[in-house]
Amino acid sequence: MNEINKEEFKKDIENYAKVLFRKSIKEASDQEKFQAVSYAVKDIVVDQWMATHKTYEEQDVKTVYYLSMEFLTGRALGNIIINLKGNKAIKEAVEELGMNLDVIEDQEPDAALGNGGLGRLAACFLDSLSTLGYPAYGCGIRYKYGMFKQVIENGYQIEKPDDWLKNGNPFEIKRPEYAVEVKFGGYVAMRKDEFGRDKFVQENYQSVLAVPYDLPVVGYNNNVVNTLRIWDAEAIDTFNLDSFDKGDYQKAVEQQNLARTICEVLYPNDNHMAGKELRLKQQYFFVSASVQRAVAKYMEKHDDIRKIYEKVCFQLNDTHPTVTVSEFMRILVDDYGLEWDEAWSITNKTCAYTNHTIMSEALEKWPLELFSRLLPRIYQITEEINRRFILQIQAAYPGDNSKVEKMAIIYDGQVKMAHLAIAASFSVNGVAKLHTEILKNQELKDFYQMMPEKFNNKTNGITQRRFLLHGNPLLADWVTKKIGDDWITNLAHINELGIYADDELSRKEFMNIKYQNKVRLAKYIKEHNGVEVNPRSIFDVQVKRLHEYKRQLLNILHIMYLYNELKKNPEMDFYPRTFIFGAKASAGYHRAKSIIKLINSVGDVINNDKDIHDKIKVVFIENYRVSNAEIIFAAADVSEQISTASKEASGTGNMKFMLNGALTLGTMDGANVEIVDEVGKENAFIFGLSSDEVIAYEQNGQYNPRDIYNIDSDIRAVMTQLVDGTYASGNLDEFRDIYNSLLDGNGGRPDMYFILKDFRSYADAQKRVEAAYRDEEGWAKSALLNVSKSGKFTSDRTIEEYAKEIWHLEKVTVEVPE
Ligand code: 26W
Repeated sequence: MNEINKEEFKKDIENYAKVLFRKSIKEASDQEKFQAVSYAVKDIVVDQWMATHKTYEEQDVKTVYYLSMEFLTGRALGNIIINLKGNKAIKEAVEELGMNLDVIEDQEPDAALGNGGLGRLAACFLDSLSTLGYPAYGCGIRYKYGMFKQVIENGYQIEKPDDWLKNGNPFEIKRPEYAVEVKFGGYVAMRKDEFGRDKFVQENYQSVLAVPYDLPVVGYNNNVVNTLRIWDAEAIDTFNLDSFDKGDYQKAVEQQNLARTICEVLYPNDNHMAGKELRLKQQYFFVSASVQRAVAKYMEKHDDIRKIYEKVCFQLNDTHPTVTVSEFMRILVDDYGLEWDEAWSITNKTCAYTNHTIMSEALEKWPLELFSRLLPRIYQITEEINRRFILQIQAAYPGDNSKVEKMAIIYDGQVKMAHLAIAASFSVNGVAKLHTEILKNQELKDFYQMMPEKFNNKTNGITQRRFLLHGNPLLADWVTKKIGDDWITNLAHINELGIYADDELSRKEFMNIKYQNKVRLAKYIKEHNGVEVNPRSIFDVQVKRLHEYKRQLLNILHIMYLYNELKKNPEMDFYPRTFIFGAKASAGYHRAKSIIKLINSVGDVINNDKDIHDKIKVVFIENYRVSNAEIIFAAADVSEQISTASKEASGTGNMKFMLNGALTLGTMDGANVEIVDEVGKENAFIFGLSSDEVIAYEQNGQYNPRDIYNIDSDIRAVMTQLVDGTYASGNLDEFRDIYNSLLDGNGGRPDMYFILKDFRSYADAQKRVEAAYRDEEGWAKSALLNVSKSGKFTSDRTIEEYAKEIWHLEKVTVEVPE
């Protein structure tokens, strides 16, 4: 990689301040400084970006198109600087110009084009693809407003729009030359093509122009820059209307409205299908644009569309982009005139699907009426796929109609997107071992029995470059001092840290770094929450989306219980604890919002109770997002991964905590199982029902939380406090719904997520945490071992597996001309 020339770089920054803002650096605001520095960094990136694409073209590489409604990339500048290995030169340049790089980085808004796990996974995957030198495009939507900003007012979550583009995005490049048209509505007619053959055409439709914006995805120290291509919608010029429609004022206005709404906002639902028409429009919009462009790009250099699967793979990030299947079929059949069977076989060799959840409310099913009205030609094609798939099912299971009922793509007036994705893909993967087993043996059992060869596991991973190198510079430097810097691109090497777990001095150094990171977080909390927390206390952290299955409620009920114990016995031996939460609730998810209110209310009471001498603090960090996550992971002692077993497909926060030396307090769920495999049960705190036990209770209906309520007076006390005003200042009904959900059900089964059932076992595990923490040496050893055993959980490992076993990509090396 070419060295960064500091003096040139400084000139570049000054020049950007001048041309962008007609200011000197001294006159520029912090935001303007950020822009100027970013443009200067982009200058370096663009050379590598161009060189990468030149190499791709020359070598005619196979490319994966990672299709995803979400890319939760967070801030770009700091990450790009790190991956350019430009940290030293750029930091010096910035400082010599009288600026501070941390302050500059803090000016950048997070690109929050995602909800949580699935979106952040996509971002980690892109980082790994570039770092490993695999040709890839991320394909998504350029939402004008990303994930809402969470403000806590009076303990309640308020959503504010995330206007992340208001100052412009210095890293994006608009590519109008690649714009394509995407059509909605109208009807399908049979017409003759120029050779007199029958051809299906969509008529009287509304269309928008999909315009791509490219963002660079910089690999670590290797000159490789892939592209995250996000699509924006613009109105089609009126003169582009069908000649038939020319001068149709009504239609022109409607099309403008369509263009304005499609990319307006990210749906903030995580694991919940809302069934909104606009969401299906978003899906088809970005899928159609991405697939059209991928096909056109392929055909620029090749003449046989039949071989496209040799150069292109579409990876579907959950079912959200599943219309890819029918859109690709449409292009092959309608535009390229292929026979159905041939088109289907090509589609089957090109598409692969990842499942990220078994929560039934997250499964995407579209009403036929909506689907066929919005996408008439896509609907016809989907119907034909379904017709043929049913024949295939019937051939495999003659006379067994239950198989058709369970597996059909179109059934009961709905299009089932997961069924379409499975039928059309050559690969179906889960995201952790346990999750894949549950898919094979429970949720997708019938599909697995019919097509076992498609199913495989790809355990998730995270990028150590953002979550250790960038997020925890103290620990990163220490690790490098101990074992060299190979871990940055080969996390398996972090294993070499293991020997230092037995070295007293190393343990001290390590715990001192944890302490400094806790001081950094304490300062953040003081600034943002006005709460004083003790960095010598145990930092016990649960940060993730708010969902009942993730059981933030179990955590807070346990805190209420601990508080009761302390009140009963103020002299009891109690190691000071700081409980830290961060979570956004979907705007319409009322119970989740009440749980946020409960956490804040409990915090208000406990934090202000002089009697307990600051032994417990409860902090809710507002607006949890990628940028503050980096600070939080670095400071955690205890990682709360307490989902009801079987419900969390993988989890990826669990891995970020482990990499930063926190111990897992968790259930045997998702990737926790594999974390425990790596560190050993003695270096984690495992509790609760197993996934088999949960599934058995769900099937036999033998669990009644009242039984526990009746016999356990501590639990009863805590439950009563939900409705007796202890935490609700005057409003006895504030938490009534939570109370009812646990004891009566309120819509679902009582205590659907087995909170009371797992309470005692969780409280015991928490006791073990406390005892373990008192043993300083032992804790330091376990924490260090966690770091040293985190090698498996890099997204580099995950991407190597996808690349070798699913995508069949070759690595590329890129030289940048001097
Ligand atoms: C249609 C609404 C909707 C929106 C988002 C349904 C489902 C989703 C996502 C699949 C939810 C999600 O983010 N799932 C998470 O994916 C992570 C990455 O694989 C896993 O680590 C988490 O366990 C899983 O909950």
